[in-house]
Amino acid sequence: MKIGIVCYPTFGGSGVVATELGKALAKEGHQIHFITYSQPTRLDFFNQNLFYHEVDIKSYPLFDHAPYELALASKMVNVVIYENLDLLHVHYAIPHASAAYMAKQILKERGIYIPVVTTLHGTDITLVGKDPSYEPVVTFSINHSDTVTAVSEDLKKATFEHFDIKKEIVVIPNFIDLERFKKQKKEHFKLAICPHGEKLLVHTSNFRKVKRVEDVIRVFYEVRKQIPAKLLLVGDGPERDKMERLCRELGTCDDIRFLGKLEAVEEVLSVADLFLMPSEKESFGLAALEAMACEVPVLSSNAGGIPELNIDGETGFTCEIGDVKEMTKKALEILDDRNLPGFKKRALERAKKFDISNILPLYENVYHQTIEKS
Ligand code: GMT
Repeated sequence: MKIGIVCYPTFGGSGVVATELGKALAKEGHQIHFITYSQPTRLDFFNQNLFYHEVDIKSYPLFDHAPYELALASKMVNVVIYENLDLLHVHYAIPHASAAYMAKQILKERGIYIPVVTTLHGTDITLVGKDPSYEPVVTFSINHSDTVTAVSEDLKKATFEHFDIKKEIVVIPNFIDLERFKKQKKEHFKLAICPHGEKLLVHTSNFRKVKRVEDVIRVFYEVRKQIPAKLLLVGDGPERDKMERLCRELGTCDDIRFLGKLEAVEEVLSVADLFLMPSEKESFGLAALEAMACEVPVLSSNAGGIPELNIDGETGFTCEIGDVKEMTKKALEILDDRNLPGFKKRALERAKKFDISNILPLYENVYHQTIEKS
C-alpha cells in the first residue's frame, strides 16, 4: 500500500508512534510518505520505501498566525495526487483530522477518492480537543474519518463521553520495538551515577503540568529518606525551571540529575530500577512501555489508560493521582531486593505483548478494511 502519514514531528508520544509505525510498515514493503512541518525526530535512517514531504508554511505580514492547516491540506492534496496514495493516516485529531477532511473534499472534486484513518492519542481528546474552542471541529472530523482508532479502551470511552461520536472506534494499543528497547549492558554508566549501589529511579516526559513531575520529585525525596537512591529526569518542557527550584528547596540537588532531551533513552532505562509516571492524564503511557521493555517496573498513577498497561501488583503499582504517600510506600515495596527481580521480569513479559510484530498487523488490517469499504 501507499500510505501518507501525518503527525507532529517532535518528541511527543503521538509523533513517536506515527514515525515508528511508518518505519515498520516501510520494512514490510509498504510505501510510506510522511507529511509534516519538519523531519520527524525518529525518522533517522534511510529506507527505499520512506519518503518525507515538508509542509511549506508561507508567512505574510497580515498573518499573526500562519494558517498551518491550509498549508497541510494543500500538501496532502498534492502528495495524494503525485504519489498516488491509497490512504491517509492522520495521528492526533487537531488539526490533522480536519485538514485531512478538507484535502479529501478537494480531491473528491478532482475525481480522486482518498480514505482517511484518524488515530486519537490522548490530549487531542482529554485536554485540548474537548475545549469549546475546538470541540465542534474535532467532533466533525472524527465523525467524517473513514476509520477511527484510539490507543486505549479508556481513550475510546473518553472520546464517547466528551464528543457526540457516531462512529465505531477501534482500539489499537501502542507498541514497542523490542529490538531497540531492551536492557543493554551499561554497568559503567550505572556505576558513574550510583557509585555506592544506590537504587536508580527514572522519569521521562515533556515536563508539562499534566505529567506531575512535582510528584516524581516528592516521591523520590521521601524514598531517599529511607534508602540510598538517585533520580534521573529525562526530557524538557514548561515545568523544568519550577522543578529545578523544587530540588533546591528540598536540598536534593546532589541526588537528582536533569538530563534534558535525550535520543538514546533506552540507555538510561537499561540501568534503572524504577520508572515513575504519576500523570494526571495519560491515554496509554508509551514512556512506561519503553521502560518495561528495558525490564524496569513502573510506579504510576491510575490515570486514563495506564492500568491497561501497568498491572497493579504485577508489573509495578498504580496509585491514586497525587497520592505521594502511597506512591512512596509502593516505590519502596518494588525497590526491596526481595521483590525487585520479580517485578523486573514481569514488566518485560508484559511489554512483550505490545511488541510491534503483534500490533502492526492490526493497523494493516484496518487499512485494508478501510480501503475495501470506501
Ligand atoms: O503525553 C504527551 O505529552 C504527548 C502526547 C502526544 O500526543 O504526543 O502523548 C499522548 O500520546 C501517546 C502516544 O499514543 C500516549 O502514550 C500518551 O499517553 C498520550 N499522552 C496523554 O494522554 C497525556
